[in-house]
Amino acid sequence: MVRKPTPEDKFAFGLWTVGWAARDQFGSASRPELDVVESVHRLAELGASFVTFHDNDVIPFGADAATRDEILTRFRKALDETGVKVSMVTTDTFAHPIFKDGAFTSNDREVRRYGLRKVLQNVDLAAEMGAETFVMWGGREGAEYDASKDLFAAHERYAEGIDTVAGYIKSKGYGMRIALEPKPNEPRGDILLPTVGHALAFIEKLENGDIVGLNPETGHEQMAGLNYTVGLAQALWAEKLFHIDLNGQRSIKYDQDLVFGHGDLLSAFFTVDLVENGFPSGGPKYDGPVHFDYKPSRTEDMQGVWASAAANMSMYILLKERAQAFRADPEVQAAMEASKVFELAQPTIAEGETLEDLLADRSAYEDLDVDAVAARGFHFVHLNQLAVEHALGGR
Ligand code: ASC
Ligand code: MN
Ligand code: MN
Ligand code: MN
Repeated sequence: MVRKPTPEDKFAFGLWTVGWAARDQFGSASRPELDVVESVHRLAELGASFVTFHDNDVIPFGADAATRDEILTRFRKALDETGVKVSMVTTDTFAHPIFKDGAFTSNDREVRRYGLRKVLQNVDLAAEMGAETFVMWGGREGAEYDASKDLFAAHERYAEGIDTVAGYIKSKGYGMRIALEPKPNEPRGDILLPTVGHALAFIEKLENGDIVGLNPETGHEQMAGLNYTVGLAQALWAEKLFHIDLNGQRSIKYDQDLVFGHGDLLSAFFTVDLVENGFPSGGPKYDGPVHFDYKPSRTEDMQGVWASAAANMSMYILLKERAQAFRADPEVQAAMEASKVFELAQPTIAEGETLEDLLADRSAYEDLDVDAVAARGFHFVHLNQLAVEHALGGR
């Protein structure tokens, strides 16, 4: 049996995950709508410490002020009763047809001004709820047809929108940070900021980029054929890993949002290894909530919904135990040493050494026995075998 989650695990769930009634492109809902109050209580019982939500997961689109207050009072009561906190808030700028061509990058300026107002209003709610992170997933910011979008202007408007929100957060003195969530496609044919790398480059151009970072989602990087752990690593290196969305995806296809570890299991092992153990040489580490953004499959009834929520946490706990055993194994440490994993942390040009010294060092070039160095093996396969054996509980 897997141990029960504790507050130290910092597990978090989007209310839209367990709350998905499984309406898809080909069929109607297969489950009843779920009350957010019930979700908070159930998630708390299962061991989650945090919930996250889109404005419209809690407050229906267009609700009047009285309805909004009444709903928020009920929601806050559930949080108080359970001790569950809100770690992140995000805005639904994709469901209503007004956003069919995007919110910040719609060709229609009226839509953009409306989208900005909706997001700014939600920033206030996020701050009120005590959220530390404000996620922005621009699912509709994109196109199906290249001729339909001035792609220069689209990036200008995207930057204008994000900078405006970041500037607003600063001017209000909210301690919140924005986390952009890349995705390559779906619902749009092509989405702007399709991968971690694209988003990192975009942030560099922002005026208020100091409080803008990333929220990479496992399946979204994998939909682009990329290695999620490598994406997390570059975001960490850039000190921009503000949040994570964990789930499962099996290869390049539609966004599956499976339970974490139910897609590429070995990749999930290395993701947990990085998040929990950090880089072999130290460096920046992720210390935010362990947030699951998955969808209970359409085949599941309500019992299956709660079982799948628990499965995410069980997978993470199991992989964490396996990853800790992996790093603690002296044989693994020796294999890493033999593979020169630790040598990569040594600067190529030594401290105190100058470029002139390198250019004058005949042993580095003229006198180097290139064939002898080329003949050395790295023994990476042995190291990987040890990792797989640990991942499978074989050691
Ligand atoms: C988000 C987020 C996603 C999408 C998706 C909506 O806020 O992180 O990946 O919205 O879950 O269904
Ligand atoms: Mn997804
Ligand atoms: Mn997500
Ligand atoms: Mn998602």
